Amino acid sequence: MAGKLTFTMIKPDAVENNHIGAILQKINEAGFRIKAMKYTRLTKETAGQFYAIHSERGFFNDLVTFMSSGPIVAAILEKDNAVADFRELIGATDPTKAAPGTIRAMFAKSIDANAMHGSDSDENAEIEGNFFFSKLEQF
Ligand code: IDP
Ligand code: MG
Repeated sequence: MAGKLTFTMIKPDAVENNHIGAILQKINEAGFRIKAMKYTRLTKETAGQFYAIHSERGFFNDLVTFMSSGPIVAAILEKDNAVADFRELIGATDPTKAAPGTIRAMFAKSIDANAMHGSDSDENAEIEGNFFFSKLEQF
């Protein structure tokens, strides 16, 4: 059964371009509630740990460098069918292929600096949420 929680990050490009407010508004308007939220920054080491699943991909070093290049907003979000509905809200990885009105279509500049992360499964949503937040920070 699909779960109620997903994990997201507003990536360094979207933070740098002052899109935090507009993106949070879209998230709320799409019916997600914020269960935990943090303005923080990854180091190369913690970005590498977070994206370890991609360590064999050719873009891994660029991804780690980009994700540690500036602050991010990490959050746990709640909604029925959260993972799939949030992936639909953010759109395709490559913003040139993202559907109109999706967050990546509106705010992303390229396939690497693509504004937003969204978990791809209930299992990864739990792992990724716990990477950033203790249980005491999840309301
Ligand atoms: P997703 O974020 O849509 O789930 P993934 O395939 O899980 O996409 O890739 C993780 C992140 O790695 C992407 O969001 C993007 O920032 C980066 N990435 C993915 N594919 C490429 C690529 O071909 N070139 C550069 N960066 C990429
Ligand atoms: Mg992914």
